[in-house]
Amino acid sequence: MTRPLPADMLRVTDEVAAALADGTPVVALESTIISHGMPYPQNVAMAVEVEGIIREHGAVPATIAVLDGCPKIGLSPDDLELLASHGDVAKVSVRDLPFVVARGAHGATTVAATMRLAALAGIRTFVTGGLGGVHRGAQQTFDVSADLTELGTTDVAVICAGVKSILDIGLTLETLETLGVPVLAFGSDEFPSFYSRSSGHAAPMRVDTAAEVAGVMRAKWDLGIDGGIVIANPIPAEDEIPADEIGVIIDQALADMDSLGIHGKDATPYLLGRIVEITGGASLTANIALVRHNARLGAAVAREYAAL
Ligand code: PSU
Ligand code: MN
Repeated sequence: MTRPLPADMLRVTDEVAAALADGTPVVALESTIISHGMPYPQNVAMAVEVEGIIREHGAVPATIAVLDGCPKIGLSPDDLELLASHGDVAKVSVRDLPFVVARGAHGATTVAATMRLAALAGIRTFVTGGLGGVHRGAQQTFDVSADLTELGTTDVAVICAGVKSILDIGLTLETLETLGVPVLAFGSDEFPSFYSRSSGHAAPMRVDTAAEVAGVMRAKWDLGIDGGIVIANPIPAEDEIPADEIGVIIDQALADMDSLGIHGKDATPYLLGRIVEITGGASLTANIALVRHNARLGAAVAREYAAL
């Protein structure tokens, strides 16, 4: 079912296209984290800063979004500002891509949609904050993020800080196992839970260097095992919010969400915003710190993979 991509379907910046052509490492970045994951103006400051960190560490950043219906690989500072501040930017997962493209609308891509567009452009390394997963209560709601199904099929390594306990971490790890997705914890025996270094769940696999991550990428795809890889990079100790502290806050945010009847694609953005409110901004500080940390690792992984 794969057909050649129409030449004008993706807009790749000259810088990213040149890097891809000559083997310079490229790191993809998502845009839902900008439009729906953090408040303005911290969101645009984070987006600009993270691109800078990736450059400082020897890779070319490619933030991905849909603007005026065109999937763009690599964005300008004006594009980032628009995504951060415009009132009408849809949250775009894979199922939303065709609709937003056909309508000529703006869309901020989730992990799933960013993976798909990155793979179309030939980018194999992607940095973000947190993955979507199996929501708590999914036994009733069936709310399982398309990030997981995308990880089961699309060849991109995703560097993240693990999975927040707004989700059911255990069921998320089980689902990733079913989908054949290697889950590597970086420098840890425990799978991290975004704000916290611990989660109570053992890491399925542990790696300690970027070169080891690149080796797993190479081995997986050489073996013809399609799909992504999760690299869970624990938040630095000095930035973490201990699991017991954030746990109560997450429970409060989930209760508030239920009483407002919020669900589906609005769940994650609501919960992130509510946690920022309840923590008086401390969760946002932690969130930004972990994205910076992931950007450094992601650039190193892209360099090691490009060197293979
Ligand atoms: N987790 C975060 N920040 C985010 C998201 C998740 O800590 O911004 C975003 C990502 O874009 C992720 C998406 O892909 O939420 C998952 O949404 P859903 O559960 O609706 O698939
Ligand atoms: Mn969902």
